[in-house]
Parts: sequence; structure tokens; C-alpha cells
Amino acid sequence: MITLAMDIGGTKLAAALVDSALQIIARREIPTPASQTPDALEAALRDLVTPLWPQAQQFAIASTGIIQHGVLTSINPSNLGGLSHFPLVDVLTTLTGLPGVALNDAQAAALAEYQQMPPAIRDMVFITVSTGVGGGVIQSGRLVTGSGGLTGHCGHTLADPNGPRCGCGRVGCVEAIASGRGIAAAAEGDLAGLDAKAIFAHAARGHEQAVALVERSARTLARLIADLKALTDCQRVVIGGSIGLADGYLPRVQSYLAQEPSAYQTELSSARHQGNAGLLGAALWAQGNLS
Ligand code: ADP
Ligand code: BMX
Repeated sequence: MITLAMDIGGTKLAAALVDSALQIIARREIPTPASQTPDALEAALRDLVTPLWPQAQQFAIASTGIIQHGVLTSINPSNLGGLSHFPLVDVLTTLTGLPGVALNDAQAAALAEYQQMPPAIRDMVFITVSTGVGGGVIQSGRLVTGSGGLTGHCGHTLADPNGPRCGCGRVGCVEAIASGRGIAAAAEGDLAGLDAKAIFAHAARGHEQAVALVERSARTLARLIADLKALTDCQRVVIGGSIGLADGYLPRVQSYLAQEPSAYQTELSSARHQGNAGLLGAALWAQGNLS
């Protein structure tokens, strides 16, 4: 059984053919279209999957946003160019004629990463630090999605009541400070207008403001992890997303977490599947729900 897996993020769209042993046999990636009308997203998805889908028997989507009944609803529409609703599963079924499923990107990644955990770990949280900040919660060995699909949306918990307004409508969310968009939005002077990747490159060369922006993100994430430990008693937090996986980021988070009282500390690790965690988690979800 070959699954066409897709990962829809605020910055990039990825697709892969994944076999029953969860091996990736082909993979493509394109930027998320800048003008994100439903038509633009549909056209980009068509371009992405056309070379792949004829070899697949089913599809599986990991997507940014709250995913319920195959429909994407943004909690932070500004992450997705203002796109608030998109009928993911219907669009892909029409495009490919295949049966398929969809779930949130961080929830999918949590599922894939949990497969790699030692059996003693029953409670785990995955956090993506990427365009936004997303999360997936494993409790007692099972992925929790919630009745409304919202479980794990830890990017929208409060980091600073005096912080920036988040695209979700709240003020001071973790995402508004720690995410790629949050880092870029706070940049001033010679860093103004740069994306988070470029700001990390400046930080690596010791640029004072860039270092401060990266530290602010890592400190905010560490506090979030302490909150998640209190809420879920997680034995492990796995960090992914291009910012979460960036050189030196995890050790920074670790050093801020070490400043918290011991009850709020937990083991941290980088996503074993790196940038493929969402794709593989979606394929696993399809194996459990379709095959
Ligand atoms: P998506 O949000 O689409 O899943 P990513 O996980 O790649 O995509 O996250 C995109 C964010 O990560 C952007 O803000 C981008 O600037 C930033 N980014 C990409 N590569 C790097 C890198 N090597 N170091 C730091 N930040 C990066
Ligand atoms: C936002 C939210 C989450 C998502 C997270 C990471 C939207 C469109 N997305 O908090 O559902 O998991 O971003 O998304 O409201 P990414 O695009 O950074 O991977």
C-alpha cells in the first residue's frame, strides 16, 4: 500500500510517497503560495502531487490549522495568508480520485515521533517551532485530538499579557513571540524585513539583536514547556519545525528550562524524523484509519 502523504505549512508544502513500512520513496517540496486564496492553494497542491499520486492508493494530509471532518480552519489565519477555511479532503479526493484523511500537522508529527520512543514513555508532547508554534499531545500512549481538534494548540497559550497581538485575536500568545513570524515581526533596524532563517544566520555571526530575538524565542518556548509539563505530566517533549531544529536552538531552550523548578522539567529531544515528521505521521494516521 503506497500513501501519498502531504504536509501543508505556512511556509512550505511537502508531499511524499510512503510505503507500508513507512519508508519515503519519493518526496517533493514547494513554497506555500503567497496569495493564499483557496484557488491558489488548490493549484499549488495540484502542482505538488501530480507527479506522485498515480503511484498511490490513498492519501494522508498533515496540515497547519484545526482539522475537523477533513476541513482546515485556521486559528491564526495570518499564518496562511488570511485563508480561514479550506475543504482539504474534498479537494484532494477530487484531484486524485483516492480515499484520504487529514489531521493537524503537529498532531501528525507527534504520532510519528511517538513511534520512536522507548516503551516506558507514555506521555509525550511534540512542539513545532516553524511559521507558527503548534503542538501534538500523546497521553497514555494515544494521540489526543480533542472533540473540536484543538488539543495541542499550545502556540495560543499566554506568554506575555503585554506582548504583541497574535493573528488568532489574543494578545501575547507564545506563537506571536517564539515563531518564525513572531521573530521576524519583532526585528528592527538592519534586521527589519528579514525572515527568521536570515535572522538565525545573523545570530550565528553574533549580531546582537538577532541573538536577542533567538533567545527571546527559546526562553518563551522553555516557559511553555514548563506549563505543558504541569498540564500533561509529559515525560518527553520533542521539538521540530525549521526553527526548533535550527543549530543551537534546542540547547538554548534546555538552558532556560533548567532554570525552572525541577517539577516543571522534562526530557527534551529533537524530532528524529526532522522535517518529515508530519508526512510520516499522516501516513501512520491513514494506516490506522483507512487501510
Ligand atoms: P512550515 O511552517 O511551512 O511547516 P518550516 O518548519 O520550514 O515550515 O518553518 C518555517 C519558518 O522557519 C520560517 O519562519 C523560516 O524563516 C524559518 N526557517 C527555515 N529554515 C530555517 C533555518 N535553517 N534556521 C532558522 N529558521 C529557519
Ligand atoms: C498555528 C496553527 C496551528 C499549527 C501551527 C504550526 C493555523 C493556520 N495554524 O498555530 O494549527 O499547527 O500554527 O503551523 O491556524 P506551521 O505552519 O508553522 O507548521
